[in-house]
Amino acid sequence: MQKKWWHGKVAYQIYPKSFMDGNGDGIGDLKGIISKLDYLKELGVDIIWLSPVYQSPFVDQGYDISDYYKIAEEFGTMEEFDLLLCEAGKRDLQIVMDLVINHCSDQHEWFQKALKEPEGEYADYFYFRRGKNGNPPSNYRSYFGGSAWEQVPGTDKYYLHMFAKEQPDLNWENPVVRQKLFEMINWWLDKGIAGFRIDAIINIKKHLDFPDFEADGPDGLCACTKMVESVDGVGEFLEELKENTFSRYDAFTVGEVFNMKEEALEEFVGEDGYFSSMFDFASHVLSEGKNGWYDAKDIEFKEWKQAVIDSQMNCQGKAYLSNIIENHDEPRGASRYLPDYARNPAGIKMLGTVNVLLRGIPFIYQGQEIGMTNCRMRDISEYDDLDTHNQYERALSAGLTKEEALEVCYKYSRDNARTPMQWNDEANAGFTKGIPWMRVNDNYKEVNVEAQRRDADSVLSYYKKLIALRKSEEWKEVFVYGEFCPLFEESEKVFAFSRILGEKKVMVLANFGRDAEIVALPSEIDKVLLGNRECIGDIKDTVSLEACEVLVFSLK
Ligand code: TEU
Ligand code: CA
Repeated sequence: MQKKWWHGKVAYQIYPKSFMDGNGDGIGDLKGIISKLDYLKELGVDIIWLSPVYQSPFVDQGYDISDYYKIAEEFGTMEEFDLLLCEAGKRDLQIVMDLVINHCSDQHEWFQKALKEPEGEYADYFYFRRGKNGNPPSNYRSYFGGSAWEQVPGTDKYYLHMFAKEQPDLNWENPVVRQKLFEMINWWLDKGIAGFRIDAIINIKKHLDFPDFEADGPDGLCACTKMVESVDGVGEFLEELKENTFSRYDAFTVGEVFNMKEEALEEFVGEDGYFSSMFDFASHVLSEGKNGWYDAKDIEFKEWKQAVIDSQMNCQGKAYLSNIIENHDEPRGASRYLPDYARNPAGIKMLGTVNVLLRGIPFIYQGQEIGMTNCRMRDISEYDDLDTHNQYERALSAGLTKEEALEVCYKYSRDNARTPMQWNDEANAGFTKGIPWMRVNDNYKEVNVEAQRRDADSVLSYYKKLIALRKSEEWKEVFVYGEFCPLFEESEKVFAFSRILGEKKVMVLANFGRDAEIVALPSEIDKVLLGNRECIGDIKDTVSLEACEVLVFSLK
């Protein structure tokens, strides 16, 4: 494959509201981010993805944008954004913005104008459709529960919202809408950002007949993804998007793509794909419940390992996926992918190693590098996220008790990843001098940046070594371009693979089992590059790995 500037990069996701508060109002902001750029540089990352910082009423925490050209007041000003770009640039860090263009906020000027004149020009920026016999135009369930259609006040029409009712879907069939979005994208690229993470993008193509589908839940509705999967033609929009924007700037783009037709991988992210990369959600979807979080299932090691291996093999030589353990929509990986006996610093380092050394682009989510975990809330009222409230209600309707429903949220809530970043052991974990907008995880006294910085054996110190190894002169080519080869695929305990490029061969060996394991090596060991145990025993043609031990070494 042709080499691209972003192939060897390591990315870091910031959820601005919870990263660092620079002015004491309890909300993270741009000033706070600027104050932590040195920290990120020290960690070793290259690209920073900012979850949305645009003006927004924050119904869905900034994923509902009311002005694409403005910075949310809560986060600061455009001058501060420009300063962030400049300060990042000085440190050779690049900024990637979130691009939310499937929908905007109901407070956006376009939607407000559409409401005023439901037969006018702006109504055609959205999907306004007549209902059927006093019902919505179709039986779709929005991603956040309830009908995906909301009545346009004072009319017999409804507008489509695949997400919350405050997030009306933009009509991509309207060339004026596309043109305005392209202009906006280029305006940001002209500022010097390196690219975009592209939100919920598969949803932009609708089946314009909006047919009903068979109900798939107790609410009598069907998932709106059925409609998305039933229609072709998203590629034409994506090609036009790329041609008019990203490709003119050699931008790095990473798509948030669910429900893609499997055979479309190369079309989406191949050599000449619509995007540079897209997230690998193969592990994430393993726990998806049929009716929601309440019937989601725990992830077992064997199936998780297989899912990772399958997607690595599937994109080998074709595409570079972006590998994540967690993001702002997910519970913490340390509380999800590790068996209970491995939920400790050694286990967290092991999980990180396996993920960061895969083929693709590693994305680290804020707090992952210190091993932040899910956060227990005392009551449903402590959760902010709208989807958590929706899922809680669903669980109750299915007959779970309040305690059980709360436990479901503890496992799956998006707020698990949205609690404030834990900087030190002072009040509010050093995140704010005011009252934090969301509760800080109780474990901040033990789990925080400051303590881990001083401890050479901490998760944070380990992550630094891990990233440094991936980017080292000697090994970077292997980790970026080397072939991925799974090893001991049948093992119920060991996750092992090698990365091979020409003469160079590196092996990653991790013991997810409860007990020590003895593993026979395929060839003689050259040198140990990294490990999470102090003293590594004698390695010849076999290695003895303790529970939660990971070892990275080169082979002769
Ligand atoms: O998520 C899109 C998405 O597909 C959701 O269904 C996701 O699975 C959701 O988190 C379920 O709880 C993106 C953003 O990442 C998310 O934060 C936004 O809420 C959503 O789009 C709407 O913009
Ligand atoms: Ca603030």
